[in-house]
Amino acid sequence: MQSERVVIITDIHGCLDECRQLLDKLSFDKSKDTLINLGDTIDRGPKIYELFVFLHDLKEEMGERFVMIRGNHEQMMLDSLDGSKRHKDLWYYNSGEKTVYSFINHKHKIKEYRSWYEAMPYYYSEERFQCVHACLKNEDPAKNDVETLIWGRDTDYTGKLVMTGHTPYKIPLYFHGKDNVGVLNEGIWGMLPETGMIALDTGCVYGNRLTGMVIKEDRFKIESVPSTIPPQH
Ligand SMILES: [Mn+2]
Repeated sequence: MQSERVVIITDIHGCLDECRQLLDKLSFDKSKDTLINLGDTIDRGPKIYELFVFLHDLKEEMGERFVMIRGNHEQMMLDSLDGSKRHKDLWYYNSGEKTVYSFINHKHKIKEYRSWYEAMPYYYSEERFQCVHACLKNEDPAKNDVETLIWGRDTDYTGKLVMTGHTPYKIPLYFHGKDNVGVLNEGIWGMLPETGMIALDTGCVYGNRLTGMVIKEDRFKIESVPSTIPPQH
């Protein structure tokens, strides 16, 4: 059975308190809604292990209705578990050590949950839209290389609507080709675009805001909550 409402969140990076607040503001109902997380749950933020437990429990309860998409941070972590120094250096350069110690401080090791992270797909598609961590060049997600899906920053996309995170903007934006960008207003229902790209990462872990959206039929609404982290310049 398809859920009536789809809730999309992204780039939480251990910001568990803001995640809970945002889900409340989006009236998220774990017994009915579909939830899509666009990746980058680990590294940088204050409650990485606690966020993992929260998401892991939700996944247990929601099953297929909770889609956990892979971000570049989950990918860096998984690559580094293979033991190569090059991969570990890259992950630690991107705050991986904070994740390692967040798990160790709770008497766990992230590698215990390797298969849980490995199960994360690179994208999600349905009739109305698709979701990916970073960006698409080809509108068929399967025709993009992994680098584009989890690291890309192109904004000149005009294909079937895609929701993305990864690149933080001050406010949520709608791109329809490079020179065509619009601000997405919060708290009001609008028509879901059929094409283009909705960018939802508003840099919560850098002290700005955590943003998400809810989709119901052919309409959508954006909401956000302030970060509890002091702004970084
Ligand atoms: Mn990212």
